[in-house]
Amino acid sequence: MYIDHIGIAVKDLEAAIETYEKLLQTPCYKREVVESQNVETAFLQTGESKVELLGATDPESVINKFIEKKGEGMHHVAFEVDDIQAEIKRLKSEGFTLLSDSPKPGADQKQIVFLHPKSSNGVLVELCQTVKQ
Ligand code: CMX
Repeated sequence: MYIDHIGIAVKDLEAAIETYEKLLQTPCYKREVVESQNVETAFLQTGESKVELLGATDPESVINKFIEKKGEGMHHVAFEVDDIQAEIKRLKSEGFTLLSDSPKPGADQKQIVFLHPKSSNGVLVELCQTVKQ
């Protein structure tokens, strides 16, 4: 398991891309709308990890709700795993609260599942597994 990316909730995706391109001195290499999550994502590579900027595409998006409550900022940490089904089973048996029993399609060719932040010391944790093409 290793950190694949961190997700940052932003109000204005275009402005945030400019900011992070300046900060990391690297261009955004991919943008993708994830319909099922009501988000638009923008990725920047930094070393072996990525920064995922997250903008809401719908007023009901969890990103809007998060920003209304906490303001812009760190939204989640994503750990890449080899076998997401096995990790779901393992973490459930360890007492973690999974937000779904099965992985769903996420951005960047991944299957994803979340742990409730109350399970992991106030941090929303995403598990992701890259889907082999
Ligand atoms: N990080 C840390 N804490 C968070 C949080 C986050 N991202 N989002 C919500 N919380 C906190 C809330 O502040 C609340 O805390 P308190 O009880 O202390 O007030 C608690 O978690 C529960 O909040 P809630 O109001 O009951 O639930 P929400 O409706 O805010 O939903 C969550 C929270 C995590 C269940 C929801 O955001 C979710 O289902 N997330 C998974 C999907 C997702 O985040 N998708 C976007 C990213 C997609 C992608 O990367 O492709």
